[in-house]
Amino acid sequence: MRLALSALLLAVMLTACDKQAEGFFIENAWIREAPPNARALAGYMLLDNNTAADITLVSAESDDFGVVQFHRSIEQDGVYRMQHYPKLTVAAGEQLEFKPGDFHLMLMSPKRALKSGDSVEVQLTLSDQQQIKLTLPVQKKAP
Ligand SMILES: [Cu+2]
Repeated sequence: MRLALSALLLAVMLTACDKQAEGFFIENAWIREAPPNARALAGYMLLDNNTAADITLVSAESDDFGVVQFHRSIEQDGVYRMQHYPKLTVAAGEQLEFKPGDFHLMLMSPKRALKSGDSVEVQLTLSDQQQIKLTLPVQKKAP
């Protein structure tokens, strides 16, 4: 019951639009359209932790993909590669932006063809086991 209540409170906070309100907000979530047959797509969003406590994401999953991971694109000696983060912490009062060339949701092994106009459900799990359900539109450009 306590878990259900806190999940409800989180859902309410997620939909609040007052930027000054305390809460954990996820904004501008989207997935970049990829060519058909792409083996992975990338998802982006802004995580806004407007609370007094650190918030840690420990996993992500989607029925539309075999595996979803947190990645960061990094440049090392002129070569781009991606680093896998098993978990990601958004410090109290801080924002973490997933954006092209930086942090992203790596959505691997798509189970259906996805193109602009489609949407994908992704579930994030926090270290306290709370779950956040997101709907990410597939589109060519950032919202
Ligand atoms: Cu990646």
